[in-house]
Amino acid sequence: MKTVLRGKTKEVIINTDGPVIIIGESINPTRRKKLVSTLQAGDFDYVLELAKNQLDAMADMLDVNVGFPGVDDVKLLPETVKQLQSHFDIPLCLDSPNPKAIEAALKVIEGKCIINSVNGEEKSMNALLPIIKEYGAAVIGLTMDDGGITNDPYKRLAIAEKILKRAVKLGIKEEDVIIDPLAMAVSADPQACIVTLETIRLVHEKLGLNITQGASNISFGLPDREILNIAHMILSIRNGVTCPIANPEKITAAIRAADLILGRDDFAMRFIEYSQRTINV
Ligand code: THG
Repeated sequence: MKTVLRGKTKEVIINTDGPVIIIGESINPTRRKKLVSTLQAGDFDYVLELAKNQLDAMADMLDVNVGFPGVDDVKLLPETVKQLQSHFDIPLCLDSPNPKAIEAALKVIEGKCIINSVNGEEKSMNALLPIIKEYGAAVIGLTMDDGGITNDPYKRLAIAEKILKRAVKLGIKEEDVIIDPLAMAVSADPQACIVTLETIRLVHEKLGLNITQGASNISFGLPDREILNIAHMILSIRNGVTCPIANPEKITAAIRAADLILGRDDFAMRFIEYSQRTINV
C-alpha cells in the first residue's frame, strides 16, 4: 500500500514494502523553549534551522508542532507552514490537537500533507475527518478512543479499524490512513514497548496500512536514550513501521542499516549514500 505526499513539487511515497520514510520530529516545543520564544517574537530563523538540520540528516518529511500553552496556533501554524514551504520543498506533517489550527494551515499549505492526528473518539473523528477529506490530506489515526488507552494490542487494532472504516465512509482513501500504535515511555510501564510492537505487527498483518509512531517517546526518563530508541526502531521496522516520527540526526544510520538488512536497498545504494554523507560533513 502506498501513501503519496507532496511538498510544493517534491513527491514522497510511503510504501508498506519500504524503504522507511523519516518524519523529522524536532519542530516541537515540548523540550525547546527557544522554539516558542522565537516564534512568538515573529522570528522564524530557529525553526528554519531545525528544518535544515533534519533535512541534512535525510528526513523525508517534517512534523510541525507549534502548540504550547498561551500560543495562538490558529495563527502560528499556518505562518510556520508558509515559512517552511518558502524555503524547503518537502511534504509536512501538521501536528496539532486543534482542528481550527489544522484547518487554517490546510488553507495555505501547498501539496499534500499528513494531519497528525485523529483518534478513535467520536469528537475527534467528527471534527477532523471531514476537513481532511475536503482538503485531500492523509491522516494519522491514533489507536486510542473514548475508553482511553488500552494495553491490549487487539483492542488497539480494533480502534485502528474503526478509524479506517469511518475515514473510508467519508471518502478518504484507505491508503491515506496511517496508523499510530502509540509508543510510550518504557520507564513508566515495562510492557509499554511490547504492547506497541505487537500492535504494529497486527495492524501490518490485518490492515496492511502504513504505520508511524513517535519513536523517541519510548525513552523518556531514561539514560542512553539514543541506544534505546535505535533498538526499538529496528524491532518496530521489522514489525511494520514505515514512517516513524523521529530525530533523523540520531536515527537515520540505524534505519538505513535496517532497510539494507531487510533487502530493501539494492546494492546498498541508500546505505552508502548516507555513510558517504556522514564522512563528508
Ligand atoms: N505520535 C504522533 N505524533 C507525535 C507523537 C506520537 N508527535 C509528538 C511526539 N509524539 C513525537 N515527537 C517527539 C519530539 C521530540 C521528542 C520525542 C517525541 C524528544 N526529543 C528529545 C527530548 O525531548 O529530550 C530531544 C531530542 C533532541 O535533542 O533532538 O524526546 O507519539 N502521531
